[in-house]
Amino acid sequence: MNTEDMSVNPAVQQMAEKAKRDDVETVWDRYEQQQPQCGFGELGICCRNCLQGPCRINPFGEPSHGICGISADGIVARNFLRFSAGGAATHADHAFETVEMLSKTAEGSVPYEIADPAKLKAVAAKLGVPTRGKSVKRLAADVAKVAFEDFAPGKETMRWLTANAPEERVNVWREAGILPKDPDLEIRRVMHQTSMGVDADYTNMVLAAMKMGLVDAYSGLQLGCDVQDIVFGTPKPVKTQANLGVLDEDKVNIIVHGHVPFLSEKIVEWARKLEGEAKKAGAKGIKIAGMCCTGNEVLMRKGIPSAGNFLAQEFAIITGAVDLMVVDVQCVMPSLAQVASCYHTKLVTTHEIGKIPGAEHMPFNAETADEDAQRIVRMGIEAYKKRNLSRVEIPDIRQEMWGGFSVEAIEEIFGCLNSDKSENPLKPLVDAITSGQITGVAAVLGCNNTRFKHDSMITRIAERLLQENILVLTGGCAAHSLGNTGMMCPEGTEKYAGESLRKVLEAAGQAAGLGAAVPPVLHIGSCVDNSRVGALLTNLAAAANLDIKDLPVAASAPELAHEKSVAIGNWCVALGVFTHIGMAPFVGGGREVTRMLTSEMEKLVGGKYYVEPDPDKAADTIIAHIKAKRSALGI
Ligand code: NFS
Ligand code: SF4
Repeated sequence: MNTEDMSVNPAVQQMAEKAKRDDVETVWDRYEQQQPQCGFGELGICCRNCLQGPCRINPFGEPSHGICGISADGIVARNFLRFSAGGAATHADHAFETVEMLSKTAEGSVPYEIADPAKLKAVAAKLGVPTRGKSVKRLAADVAKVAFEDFAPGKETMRWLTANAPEERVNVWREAGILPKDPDLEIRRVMHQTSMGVDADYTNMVLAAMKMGLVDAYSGLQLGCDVQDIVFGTPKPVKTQANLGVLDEDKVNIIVHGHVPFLSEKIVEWARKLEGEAKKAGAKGIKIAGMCCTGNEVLMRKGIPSAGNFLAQEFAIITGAVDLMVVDVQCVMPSLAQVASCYHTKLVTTHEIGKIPGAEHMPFNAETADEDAQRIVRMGIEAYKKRNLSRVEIPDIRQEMWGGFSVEAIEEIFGCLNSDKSENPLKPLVDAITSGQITGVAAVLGCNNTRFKHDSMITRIAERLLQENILVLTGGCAAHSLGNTGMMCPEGTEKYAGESLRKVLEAAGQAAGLGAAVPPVLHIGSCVDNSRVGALLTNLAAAANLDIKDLPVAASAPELAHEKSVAIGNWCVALGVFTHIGMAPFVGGGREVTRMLTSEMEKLVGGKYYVEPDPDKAADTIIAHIKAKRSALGI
C-alpha cells in the first residue's frame, strides 16, 4: 500500500516509509493480508454461539436460518448485543477500578490524594450524599460506598444514572423498558440472553443493546470520569503540542498508552523527579508523551503532549526514539511487541488482564504505585543508553493543541460573556445558538479503523462542520486527529471556524482572559470523558428549557472500531441524539435490525443511527439534521 493512502498525517506517512526501509511489518501490512475480509462476518450473519455451528445465513436465499432455527435478524441482533455488552463491560470494569482506588485513597492505604475536593462535593451533592461537617476523606469514602452500591443488586437503577440523566430521559427509558438495574447483572444477563436457545426476538435484543449503552454511560463513563476528576483534578484549559514530532531526540522518551490514569499520573510524577538520573545517563531530561486515551488523560490534566492515536501507535516506535512504552488495557495493539523488538524500545505491560507475549510484564499495584512507577521510569533510562542513533528519525512535525475543556471549564469560559453573573453560565452559548451565530453543537469522537485512511474521515467531517459555524466537541482518538490538524488551538479558530462562530469564540476567549480565541474544537478528554458530552448536552437542554432530543446537536464516530464505541453510540441514540457512524457495526445482514437502529429508535427515544462512509455526504447530512432541528424550534 502507498504510504499516502495509509494516513492523512504527514508524520505517520513519513514513519510508514521508514517502516518499509527498516523492514518492519505494520498494521497496514496485516490489513492487506486480511483482504478480502469475510462478507458473512461483515454483515453479521454468522453465528458460533453453540458447537453445532458455525452457522451462516445466505443473504440472497438459502439457508435463511441457523441450525437451531434462528433467523438472520436474530443472529445479527444477538451479535450486536454481545458486541455492545463487550463495550459496556470494559467501561464498567475501568470505572470499578477507579472506585476501588477512590476507596483506598479515602482509607489512606495508597499514595494518592483527593486533588479536587470541590468536585468531590459537587458529585456528593448530585448523589444526595450529605456533605456537611465531613472531612474530605470521609466524604470520599461515602461517595465510594454509593459507587460500590451501584454494582450491587436490589434496586430499580443506578444512582449514577438518576443523578446525571435528565428526569425526562429516565422516564423515557423506563417506559421503553431499557432502564438498567446494575451493570454486573445486566452484562451477565446479556451473556445469558444471547446464548443458544434463549432470545430469538431481535426487537428485544436491540432494546437490550440500548440498555447496554446506559450501563456503559452511567456505570462506566460518568462514574469513571467523576472519580478521576476527584482524584486527579477537573481539567482546565491547557496548552500543549501534538504529533510524533513531540518526541525529543535529546531526551529519554517514554510513551504512556492505554486507558486508566492511575499509572500514567505516577509515571509523569516520577519522570519529573528522576530527571537527574536521566541527565547522568547522558540525556537532557525525560520526555513523556501520551498515546490514545491515557494520552488524553494526562494531556487534559497535566498538559503532557500527544504522540498520537490508535493507528499511530506502531509508528511512534518506528521513530527509533521511544525508549519505553508502558501500557495497561484497551486499544493496545499486540503487534507492539514485534515492532518494539525491531528497535531498542522496551515495551512494558502492567495490568493482570493485559499481557502481551514478548513484552516485559511489571504488575502495577496501587499500594506500591510510587515504587512501580520509579522502576518503570528507570527502565526507560536504561533503555535510552541502548538507543541506536542510526535508527532514529523523528518527523519534524508538531502542532500546538489545547485541551482541558471539562464542562466546568466550558461553563466558566462562556459564563464570562454574561453581563449578569447570576445568570446560567451557558446562557451566552444558548443565546448564540438561538441567534444563529452558532448553528449547533456536534461531538466528533471515537477511534481509528483500518477501513478508512487514518484520520481522514474525522478531520474532513470536523472541517465541514466548523465551516457551517457548528461548535465541535471531541475526545478519544478523534481528539488526537483534530489536534494534529491544528483545529484545537486559537489559530484554528482563525483558520477553520465560520465567521460567526469565530466571533463568539474570540469574544469568549477575551472575556475569560485566555489571551486568545477559544479553539473551535473543544477537547473533552478520553473516551471515558464522553460523559462530559452528555453532561454538557444535559446542561444546555436545561438552560434552554428543552429536551436533549430537540436540540440542534449531533454525534459522530466517523472511524469507529472498538466495542466501546458501539456501546457509547447506543447511549447517544438513547439520549435522543442523531448519531453518525462511518460503518455499520456488522448489522447489514439484518434488515429489520438495521431499520430499528436507523429509524424506529427515533420514535422510541428520539435518537437514531445514521451510517455513511463518505465524509462529505456524512457532513451534509449532519448539517441538514442540525438545521432541521433549528427549524423545528423556529430559530
Ligand atoms: Ni475510545 Fe480510547 Fe481510541 Fe477508540 Fe480506543 S483509544 S477509549 S476505543 S481506539 S477512541
Ligand atoms: Fe448455529 Fe444456532 Fe448454534 Fe448459532 S446458536 S451456531 S445459529 S445452531
